[in-house]
Amino acid sequence: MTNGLFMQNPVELSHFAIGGYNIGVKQQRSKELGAFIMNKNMSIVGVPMDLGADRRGVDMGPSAIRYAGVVARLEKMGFHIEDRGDIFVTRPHHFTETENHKYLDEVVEANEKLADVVSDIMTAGRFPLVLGGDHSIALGTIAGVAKHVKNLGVIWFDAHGDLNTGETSPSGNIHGMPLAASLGFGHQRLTNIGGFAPKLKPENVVIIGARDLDQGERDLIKRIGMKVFTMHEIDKLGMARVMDEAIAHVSKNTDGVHLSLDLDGLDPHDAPGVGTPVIGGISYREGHVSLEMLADADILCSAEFVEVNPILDRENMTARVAVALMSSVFGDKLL
Ligand SMILES: [Mn+2]
Repeated sequence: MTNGLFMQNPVELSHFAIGGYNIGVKQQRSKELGAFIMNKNMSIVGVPMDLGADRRGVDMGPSAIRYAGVVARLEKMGFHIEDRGDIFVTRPHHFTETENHKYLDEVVEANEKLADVVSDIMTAGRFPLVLGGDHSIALGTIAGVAKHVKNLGVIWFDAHGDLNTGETSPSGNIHGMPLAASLGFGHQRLTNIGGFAPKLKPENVVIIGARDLDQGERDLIKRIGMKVFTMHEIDKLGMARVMDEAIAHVSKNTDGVHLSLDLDGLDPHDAPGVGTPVIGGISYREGHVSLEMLADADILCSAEFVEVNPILDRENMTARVAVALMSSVFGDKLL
């Protein structure tokens, strides 16, 4: 831990109530953490990356989200926004692959830069909001945040697990590996971004919305005992109950929670502009209620919204959905 902001005077929140449910779980969190988002100082950074997805288009995600009005929307909510522009991502002339990792050098290079920028934002006492770009950029975001938050929790909204390694990945696409690498599994150049590993403990992470898991990912989930709310649990329990449990889980032994939201977690009907759509996903309203509950819980220290692909979108709908979801997670209310 390099920042004394966290860990001071943890306050005990017993009988934490949200959304009409009483979880009754005793929770510990840093008193300063809530103040961190409450100071309303936020820095945006874009990562025009598509090399982790081996597909053209998702590198235009940060532009699409900016065109959808992210800065104006958050400023209207009272945030003081600093837009740090985009991280430079090398455009390779040729396809490269290293031990079943496509474009490993370029993905590592951009994520090292992103980790530095995110860490710098947190040093300045600001909230980092990262715009993707494919999901490989979570490697850099989490590396930057984890330098400042000793026990980092993560909520990973996704249709997929992103828990592959070079050994298990059917495609070699690094955007299917960032959660595994952040947990310390996979290629050393991915696990070691930011110069340390692992960034996360499995017990501090939840996946929400999964419906397309590879066999290697299922095996890893069982081996490390990670909490996953698939669409099965969301259908059976309802999103409000799932979020109650997810929030209790990730805030139990952590000092702050990172939200990594892949737009493909939503149903392609509501978010068609993603690289790897999977039918049967989280509805637009379920997305909003889950993020409104997350806002009420006041546990976030950082967030990223990834995999917006304008090429596959309809009239920038997916970027507009991303901005609407951001307004919910940062505290906008209907009434
Ligand atoms: Mn993903």
